[in-house]
Amino acid sequence: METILSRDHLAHFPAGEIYDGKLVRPFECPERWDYIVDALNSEGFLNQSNPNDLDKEKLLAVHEKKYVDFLKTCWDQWISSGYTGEAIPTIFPVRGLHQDRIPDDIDGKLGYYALAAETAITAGTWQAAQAAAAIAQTGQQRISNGASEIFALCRPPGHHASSNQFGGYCFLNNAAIAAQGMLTDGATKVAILDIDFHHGNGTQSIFYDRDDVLFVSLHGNPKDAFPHFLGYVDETGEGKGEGTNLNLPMNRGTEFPAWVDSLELGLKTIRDYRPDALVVSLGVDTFKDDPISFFRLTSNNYLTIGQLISGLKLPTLYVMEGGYAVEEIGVNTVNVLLGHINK
Ligand code: Q9C
Ligand code: ZN
Repeated sequence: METILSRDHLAHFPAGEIYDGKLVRPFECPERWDYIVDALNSEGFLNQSNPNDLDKEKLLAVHEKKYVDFLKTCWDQWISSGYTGEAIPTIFPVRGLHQDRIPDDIDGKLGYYALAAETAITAGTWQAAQAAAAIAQTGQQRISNGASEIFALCRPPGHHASSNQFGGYCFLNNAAIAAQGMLTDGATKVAILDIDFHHGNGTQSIFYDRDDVLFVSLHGNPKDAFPHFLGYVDETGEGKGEGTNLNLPMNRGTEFPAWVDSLELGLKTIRDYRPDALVVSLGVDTFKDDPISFFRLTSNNYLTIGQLISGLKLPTLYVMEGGYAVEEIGVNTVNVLLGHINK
């Protein structure tokens, strides 16, 4: 299996995340990438390539132009406003406030385009986000050209980013860009399986009213888990997209037998949909020792997950999402890929 990766992820390394009433070192940190590459190397996944340049037109098929322009210019506007720290949103267009007036001031703009307050924008954020999107897109091009499986080692992750919002460590929705690219490049139907611990709110919202993308997500019950305000079972799609969104939330302490029951249901739904290709939003924050999540999967379980996904016999693009037990992130991620190719 070929991996697409880039050192440009290093440009995004915020010093602070709001957590526990403090600015802490972000859970989503650059070493995550190193642990994954080390595990790829030690398991013989030596076919590693850099991405092609991002196709801007395909980016704009998923994200609003105004939002992309905001991401591009946010840091410069933050600095020219006289700030010296990292750009963190502090006010949001919540209930009772205008939803549709975009402020000029950077504090207003940040809040307008933010989903949450933990994610900082820094000098290199746009460069890294663009590189991650290019990685997913290059993986997609390989699949569209006939590859059967590709690993897109994206960092920063993407599944919380909607067409016009960042947050949850995400800026551009890498998996959505890949799925949309598959359609543009000839697929009729694509399925996205999101196995990150957190609900893929961004991906869901991007495809919610469409019937050419099936979105299936396994995640911590939003009553108790980020992103808190989306990811319930009664969200089944709307309009033409009715019936093409499946949320499988699970409660605190969920272990592999129950988790895999949800996976089997998700896989059956994907089979019945008969897609031309599959995008997997691969987060390993379902691991028992993940510091911000509450499922109990073990390292061996990830081998089984890869095996079960490969049973779909679909061209499959794995897109890296979350996973914050940093020392185990490499083994857990690469176990999915090993499971996939060993069948
Ligand atoms: N108490 C991804 O995995 N903070 N994003 C949660 C928990 C945000 C996770 C705080 C977590 C975002 C891609
Ligand atoms: Zn996650």
